Amino acid sequence: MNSADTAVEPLQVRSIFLSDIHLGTRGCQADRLLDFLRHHEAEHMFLIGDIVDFWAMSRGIHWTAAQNTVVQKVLRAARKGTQVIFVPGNHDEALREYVGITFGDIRLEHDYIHRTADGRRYLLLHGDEYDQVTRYHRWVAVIGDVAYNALVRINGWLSWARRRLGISGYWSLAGYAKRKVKTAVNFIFDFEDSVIHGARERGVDGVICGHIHWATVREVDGLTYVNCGDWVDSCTAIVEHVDGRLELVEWRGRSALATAAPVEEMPEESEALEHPLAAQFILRRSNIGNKGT
Ligand SMILES: [Mn+2]
Repeated sequence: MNSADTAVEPLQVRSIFLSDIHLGTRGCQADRLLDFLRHHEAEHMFLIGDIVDFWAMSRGIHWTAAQNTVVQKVLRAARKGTQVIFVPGNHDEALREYVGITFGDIRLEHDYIHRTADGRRYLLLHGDEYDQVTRYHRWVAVIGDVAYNALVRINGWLSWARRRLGISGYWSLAGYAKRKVKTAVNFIFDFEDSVIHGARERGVDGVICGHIHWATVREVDGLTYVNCGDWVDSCTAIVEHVDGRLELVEWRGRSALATAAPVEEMPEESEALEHPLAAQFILRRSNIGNKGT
C-alpha cells in the first residue's frame, strides 16, 4: 500500500470534527484517518470523545505506528496554530478530570460552544450522558461492547477476503446490521431525541456529538443535529467549510485501500456473536470496571 501520498493538496476548511477514533484498539482505522487528515487543513479541530480507548487498553493495548502518527499529526497541527479542543468521551473519561487545562496546545473541555462562520452556535459534546442504555443498563452495554468488537473484527476479515477476491469498495457488516436491526434503529432514534432535547434546553442552534457511531447531519424543527460517526467502522468526519456550511465526509480514502491487516487470532469475545443481533452491538461504550458514566 502506498500511503505516502506526497502530491496531496489539502482542502482548506474552517473546522474538522472527529469522534470515536478509539486509538489503542485493533479496530481503529488509523490509516484512513491519516489519509483524511492529509487531505484537510483546518483552523479549528474538535475531538469529540472516545479518541483514545482507555477501557480497551486496560484489556490489552494495540498501538500501531499509524496511530502514533495520528497523535503526532494532531499535536503538530496544534503547534502550528490550529485551535484543538478535546472533549473527552466515556472511553477516555479519565481525561475529564483535566477539563479546563491545556496540554501541548490542546485544550480539554467538558463540552464546548462553537460558533460557525455563519454565526450559528453549536453545542459540542460526546453524548454518553444521553445514552439511556449505558447509564441504566450497564451489563447490557458490556455485552454490547464485546459483540460490537467481534462484528468489527469479522468485518476486517471480510474486507480482507474481498480484497483478495479483487472486489473493490468497502462494505460494512456492522453498518448493515445497524440499518437492518430494528432495535438498533430505535436506539439511535432515542439517543438522537434526547441529545436534541438537551441541546434545545441550552438554547443553541445545533449540536455536534458522537458516541453512537452513527454519522448524520440533519435538521429537526430548526435545530441541527450532527453526529461525527467513528473511525472504527464508518470512517466519517464532519467538516465546516469556510462559509459555515457543515458537511458529513465519509472517507473511503484516495490512497487508503486499507482496513488494517487481517487479524491473526480469534478473539475470546467471539462467542458473543451467538447472541441474537440486537441494539447492543452498536454500543461501543460500555463502562467496564469504571465508576459513574
Ligand atoms: Mn462513547
